[in-house]
Amino acid sequence: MFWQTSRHLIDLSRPRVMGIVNVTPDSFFDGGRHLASDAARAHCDRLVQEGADMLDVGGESTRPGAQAPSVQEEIDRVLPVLEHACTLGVPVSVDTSSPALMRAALNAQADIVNDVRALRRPGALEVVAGHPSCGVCLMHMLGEDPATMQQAPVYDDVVAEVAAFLQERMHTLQRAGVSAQRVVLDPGIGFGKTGPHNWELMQRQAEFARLGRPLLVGWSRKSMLGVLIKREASERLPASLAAALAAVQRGAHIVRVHDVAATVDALAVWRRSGLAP
Ligand code: 9MG
Repeated sequence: MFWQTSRHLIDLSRPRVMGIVNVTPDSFFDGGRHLASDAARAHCDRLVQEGADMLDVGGESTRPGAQAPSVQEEIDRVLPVLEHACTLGVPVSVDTSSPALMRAALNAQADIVNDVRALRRPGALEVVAGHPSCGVCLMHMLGEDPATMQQAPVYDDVVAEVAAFLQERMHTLQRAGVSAQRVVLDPGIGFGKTGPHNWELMQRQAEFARLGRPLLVGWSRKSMLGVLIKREASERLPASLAAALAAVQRGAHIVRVHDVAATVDALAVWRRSGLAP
């Protein structure tokens, strides 16, 4: 399976690692560390050296309770870093729901729009549909506001409802002229889900294969891992690696991670072990 993006046709016949570059003062794990543009650029360089297949650059923390930046603040944070990331030879995605930042990033050669709100903000769909070839990751979130998404989320069947949402968003994009080859789907681990919902999404992840598009998943350092093993975000590397391996074993094509070098190593052993399908 392939993912069509602006500058790269990404071969997903083996699992790919998307390295996270958070350019926010309040991110849940590396908050503040890469706020300065120079440090963020160096972080991009490091992730590529460690073997990242693609980079995801974002400036809005989606941690519940985090304060949303203004559109201009988000652009000012992200764009200089993204411009540098686009020189490194790997596909670059912009993690945003803001149509203005999507447009600026695509003009700066970004390859992919990664939107945790699945292009539901007014104008977002039009930006992607107006581009001839950028890739897009459509993620499921219950509601559209990270500040309230964790207030007693309820599903009858979380897998069926998340899949129906993703299918509807994909069809909406197709009606707007975006071909399926440009789309990757993401169940949105931790976005409006309880712990049991997230684990059910993992256990039944193979059911998303019927949607016919590659799956991207992000478990890295997230709180449901911390609840399980009773550890803070900084101590969740082994749990994150186990989650990434379990996800690819169940068919995930791309894992979105903080710890690129460790994930690349873990995937190399997984592939060599013969477990890979
Ligand atoms: C921005 N962001 C945070 N977590 C994410 C996840 O699980 N998937 C995607 N696509 N983006 C995410």
